[in-house]
Amino acid sequence: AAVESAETGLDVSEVVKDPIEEAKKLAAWMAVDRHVLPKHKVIGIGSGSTVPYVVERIVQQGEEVNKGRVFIPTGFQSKELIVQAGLTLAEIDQFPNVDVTIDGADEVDQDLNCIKGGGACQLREKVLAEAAKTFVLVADYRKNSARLGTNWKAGVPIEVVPFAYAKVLLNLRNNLGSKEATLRMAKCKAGPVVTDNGNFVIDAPFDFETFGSPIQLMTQIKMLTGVVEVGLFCNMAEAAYFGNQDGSVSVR
Ligand code: ABF
Repeated sequence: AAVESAETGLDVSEVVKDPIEEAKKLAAWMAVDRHVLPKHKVIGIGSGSTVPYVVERIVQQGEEVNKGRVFIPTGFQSKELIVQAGLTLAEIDQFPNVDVTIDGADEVDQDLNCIKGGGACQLREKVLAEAAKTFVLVADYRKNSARLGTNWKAGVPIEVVPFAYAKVLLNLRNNLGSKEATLRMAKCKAGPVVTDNGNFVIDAPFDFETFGSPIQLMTQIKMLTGVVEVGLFCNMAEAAYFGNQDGSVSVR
């Protein structure tokens, strides 16, 4: 896909001074300006630290347009964001046809394949991405890669049912070559991270060059019994916006 560099047209002086936060905000605002249109009534809100700027920009579109919309979260954090912004919360089972979903990413390649799930929300994020007519990624420049696995070294987040985690870990290590695959533990180390769906997360680093393409790797992981979802999103995003340090946004 062609990479275009665009001036944002946004007033950078209004943006917070931390360069990474500034980059996230610029990407999020531009994506909202281009993809969240007045005709869009069902909007998916992703997770992570870039998404609050998405919500901020949507709120700036005004009460008039937002009172006719519903917002579907990908997890606890985005649910809180929606509620605190005074927007109308809804569930995907009420509105399975989503107009547009905007979400962050851990790493995005030149074909708009991405790794997601650093925040352990990959299952709900993928449901909302797939349900949306338009799925858009927003991130800062650190997430912009030619190839997956270049900058994001933590591995592919894989949601597994607790009963199967040890077997899946062995499968990943012995059959798929992810020797460093590990069960993600809570920061306090008292136990595993548990997702919004009551499952565990395995982080599995891969040498992407040994697989034909990210989608081939994703398919092999999904075939393992006990795997619920894989944090590899292939052929899903229509566009990705990366905020840069110089105040520009790269659009892919
Ligand atoms: C979610 O939040 C995840 O899929 C991804 O792990 C993370 C990106 O967060 P941030 O915007 O903080 O980089 O979108």
